[in-house]
Amino acid sequence: MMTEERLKARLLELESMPSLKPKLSIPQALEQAGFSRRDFLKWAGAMTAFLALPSTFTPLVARAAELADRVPVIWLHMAECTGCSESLLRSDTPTIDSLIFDHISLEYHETVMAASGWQAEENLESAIQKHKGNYFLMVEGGIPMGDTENYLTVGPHGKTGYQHAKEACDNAKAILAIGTCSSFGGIQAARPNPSNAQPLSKVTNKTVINVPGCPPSEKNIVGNILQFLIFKEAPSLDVYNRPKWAYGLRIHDLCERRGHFDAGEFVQKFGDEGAKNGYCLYKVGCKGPYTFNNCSRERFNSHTSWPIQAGHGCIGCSEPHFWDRMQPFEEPIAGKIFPLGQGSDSVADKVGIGILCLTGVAIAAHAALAAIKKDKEA
Ligand code: FSX
Ligand code: SF4
Ligand code: F3S
Repeated sequence: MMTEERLKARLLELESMPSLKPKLSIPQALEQAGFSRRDFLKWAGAMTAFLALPSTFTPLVARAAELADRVPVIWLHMAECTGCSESLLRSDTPTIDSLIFDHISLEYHETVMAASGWQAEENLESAIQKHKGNYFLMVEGGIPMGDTENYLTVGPHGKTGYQHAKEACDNAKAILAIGTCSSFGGIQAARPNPSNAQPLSKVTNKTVINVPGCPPSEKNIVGNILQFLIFKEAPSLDVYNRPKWAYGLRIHDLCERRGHFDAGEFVQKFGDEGAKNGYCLYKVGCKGPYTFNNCSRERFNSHTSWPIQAGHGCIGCSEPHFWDRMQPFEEPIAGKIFPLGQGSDSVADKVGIGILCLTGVAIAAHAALAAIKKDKEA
């Protein structure tokens, strides 16, 4: 079926489902928060482009967002810092993204719900039973496993994080790993990984859509909920199960400092003239050439800023095991053997690794040559 027909059929299906938040619809919530219809359509237009759909789909995407309260969502916290939730919720003024997130039917989310203790655990169990087979599961955090499973226990029954995650995965319709910890293990899985923290994909045999970033942007979180809501199936994924529409390009490809990279204009140390001039951060450790994410295009906090705009290189936070493999964060990776295929594409892991190794060498050579040329000119 053509994408547009599929989307229309899906909208009819969503419309026939009861709202799980009948007291306040999403359009009413947006209006109460002061967003005009025009603001909302502008947002929907940006979201349509973000999801790599043609602009004629904007009214359909807008309608799907208005119907986002028809699908229940369960959000679990494992071992992590809660930065992923904060990325979405911590804004002075609510954004349309955060409002929609607030008004989807969030059946369970430890950070934002009022319940605690026994009641919280009961809420989780009854949400899983009530919406068995129908809910979207979003999990933040790595999961201690094996002999160290008890490093994470949650709730008054003392269930382990693994037990919680497994039970919730078994009964979910769709599973999204939110953040690098849940996607790849994250900070707690960094060497020597004392709790044997593992990614969510080790807990289940079902497809896990990875939405990495430490944290991911609010746009990537809400965009992925919408994508699944609209299409009811996983998008095209790369070799690390990241949606290609969001993680298909490298940070370096669309970086605003790229012109300086090509011209051989580098920050040599933080605070120097080059830094003041907004030169490329490669020599102070930027890992943008090895990192697949859309930060350079979408930024954070409603497009306000992002790490490289703020003056620090990308540390590769959406790549597997970046805490170990991208270190030291303020030195270039060039010249080191690049251990595994970060960012390799889904066509062929090995080919991707090869290309990236070569790219690493080429980047180092390019950077060195450009710098020599610059020095000669100076
Ligand atoms: Fe933190 Fe989420 Fe990093 Fe991890 O984030 S921002 S440690 S990806 O799981 O809270
Ligand atoms: Fe941007 Fe980093 Fe690439 Fe320089 S190396 S252009 S700062 S992504
Ligand atoms: Fe992370 Fe690099 Fe983006 S550090 S937030 S992937 S710019």
